[in-house]
Parts: sequence; C-alpha cells; structure tokens
Amino acid sequence: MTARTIVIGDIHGCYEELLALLDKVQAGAFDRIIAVGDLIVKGERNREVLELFMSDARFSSVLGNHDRAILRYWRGKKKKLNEQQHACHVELESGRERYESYLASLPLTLDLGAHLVVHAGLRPGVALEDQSAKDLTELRSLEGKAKTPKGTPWYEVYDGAQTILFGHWPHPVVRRGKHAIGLDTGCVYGYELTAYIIETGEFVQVKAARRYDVPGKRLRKAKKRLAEEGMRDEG
Ligand SMILES: [Mn+2]
Repeated sequence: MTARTIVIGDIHGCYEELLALLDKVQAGAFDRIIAVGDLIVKGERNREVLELFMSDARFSSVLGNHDRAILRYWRGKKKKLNEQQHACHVELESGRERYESYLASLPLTLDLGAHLVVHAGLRPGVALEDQSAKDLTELRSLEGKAKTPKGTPWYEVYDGAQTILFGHWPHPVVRRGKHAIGLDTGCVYGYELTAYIIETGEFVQVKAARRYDVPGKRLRKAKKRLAEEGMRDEG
C-alpha cells in the first residue's frame, strides 16, 4: 500500500476512539497521521493522546484553541482556565515539562501542498502570514467576535487555492465549503471521530464510546434535525 495522509478531526482526549479509528483506517508504517488540533481537554485520556503523538513520528498536529490555552497558562500568559481545561492541566501536571515543549512545538498551520491544515479557519481575503493566532485557532463566523457561531461561516466565503482541512466547530456531519472540509464531528460529545484520507478522498468514522461532555444547544439541534431528515429519507 502506498503512503497515505490521514487527517483526523478534534480528538479532545478521546484516546479509545482514536485507537479504534487508526485500526479502522488500517494506519500503516508509512502513513502520515495529522490532527486538526484540540488533541486535549474535555475527554478523559489526554495524557495517552499526547504520549502517542509525541512518541510516534508518523503523527503530527496543528495547535488548537484548547491546546493553546493550556500552553499559555503554563507559560504564565493566561490567568484562568475553564473547568475542563483545569481538569486537563491537573491530569498532565506530572509530565508538564515534556507536554509543554510538545505543545510549544505545534504549528498553527500545516502546508500539505494542495491542502492546508488549520484548527479553526482562515479569514478570507487575508494573506496566510497575516492571519492572527486567534483566528487560526478560534474563527467560526465572519461577523462579530471570531468565535461566534452566528453569521456567515468563514468556509462558505473562503475561496483560496488550497483546500482547508479544519476542526474546531463540531457538527454531526462533516462540514463542506467549496475549498474547505470541517472534520470535527463531535466525538467528545458522543458523536463521531472522523478521518479524511487525502489521496483517496475517503471519510472514515468511528462512533464515540460515550458522551464525555454535554453538546451545546446548537449542536444538539443540528443532530436532531439531521436525524429527523434521515428518518424522512428512509420512510
Ligand atoms: Mn477547538
């Protein structure tokens, strides 16, 4: 089998699901495995996810907003963590130095030629080198604050040359823009962990073993709406 590039949506400490997904795609010795960031926080096996990424050269990731929050807290650049981030900080405390240097090594974007991996998104019309770390790790809609879900999603407007592979904004199914694919299918909320294989265009998913965090209202609504549509299509 030729080497593949397997890009995985937000893992958030869901180690069991990550292993199941790697098994399902039959990740081989020559495959590259790239995460869209948010390796940690909210799930319960953050340490094992990090250890895997740190110890196996096939794995890489961009920096997510939660990874960044922990890193900034450890470096004294952020005063407060939310409850889930604090729990993750406690879980990682004993290996903090190693985890800190690993998180600090993660780039905000990964250029794969025809594809670019970023955690949240790109502001359309702004050159890549001028994108802010905040936008790259938090952007959702173009109006108002970067992280607001209200308004026009950035990926519906983005029309760059590269196809952007991103996470951050969970949805029950893969998000599609003209030149963007959103891979966070809400594993930590009890939905799916998704992999996209660049060379074949395949999506591979595994279901979460359980719900580790409560999905927000918008996500729950979207899930319900899609389930109802699915039932109508079958009926
Ligand atoms: Mn995120």
